[in-house]
Amino acid sequence: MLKKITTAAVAVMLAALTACGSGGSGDAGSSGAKDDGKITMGFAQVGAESGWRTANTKSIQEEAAAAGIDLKFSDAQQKQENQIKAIRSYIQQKVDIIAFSPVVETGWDTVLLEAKRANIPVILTDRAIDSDDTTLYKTFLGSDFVLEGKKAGEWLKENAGTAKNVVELQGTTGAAPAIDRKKGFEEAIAGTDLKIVATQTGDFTRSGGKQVMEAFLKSVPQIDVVYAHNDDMGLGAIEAIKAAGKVPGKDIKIITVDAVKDGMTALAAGEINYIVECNPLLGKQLMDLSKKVLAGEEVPPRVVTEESAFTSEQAKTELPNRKY
Ligand code: GYE
Repeated sequence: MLKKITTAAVAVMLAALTACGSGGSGDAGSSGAKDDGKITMGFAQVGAESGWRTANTKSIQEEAAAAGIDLKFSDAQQKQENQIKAIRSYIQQKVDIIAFSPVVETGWDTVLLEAKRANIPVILTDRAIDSDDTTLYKTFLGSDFVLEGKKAGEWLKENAGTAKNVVELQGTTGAAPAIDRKKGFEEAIAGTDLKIVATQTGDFTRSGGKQVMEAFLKSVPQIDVVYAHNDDMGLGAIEAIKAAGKVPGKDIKIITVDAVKDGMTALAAGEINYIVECNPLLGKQLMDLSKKVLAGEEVPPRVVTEESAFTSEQAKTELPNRKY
């Protein structure tokens, strides 16, 4: 008897599941759009940790509106658990597509498998994940962070003079840009007299960069160079260096990544010596890719953003043209 009920119950459950599946948003016509014809995107943002992030959020919101895409936006305050919750809620709401910038590289397989089972395509933007299962997302749109780190290291190699001791302000622990920018930089300075004598995370924030730099200035006897994984941490370090009675850009060389307005202003003023650009304006490309994915068109598995790098002189000419 018990067995019979169980079998029947399973059959009912299966039928319900199948019905759910065919009513899911992923199957709603070849355009992927819901009945009203409008695409709904769930976007799980990392947070609001930096000038780069603010520009990135603005670009996504503006370009979604311009593309007629209904955007559900969440800010995870740099916490993976919050991003996972947001993604689960987008799955529940049956959005047409999910895009997100993973705060760290690992730990995404379970939730992305849930999205896949619900037939909701996922696009990674800005940061990548570390997973063997490449079927969990359609494409990854973002920068080559190893190359950015390399550019920073190459410039230092050419312009080090007598400088030897580098302190590194790392981005968020476990985040793709922190891992890769470190890797690229280390590769570039390998075999030279330059050495990373201290390294710690400043979590990509200005206050984090300031705090870590204050501690370094107390504990590291000779600091010649600061390599900060983003402008904001570099700007925080500048405050700490000034407070310690030293001249940023002269007594201590500073190299950062991003090239947002505040960073470029400090570069033009000579307080930062070199900035490697990382473009936050990913909104337009993200919306175009989303439309293609939902129309069933092929998209490349990796879309890399074009970027440059600036010296102090170049910053002076470039600054008036900066959009972020
Ligand atoms: O460089 C930093 C931000 O993931 C590329 O995150 C992004 C990085 C960016 O907080 O400023």
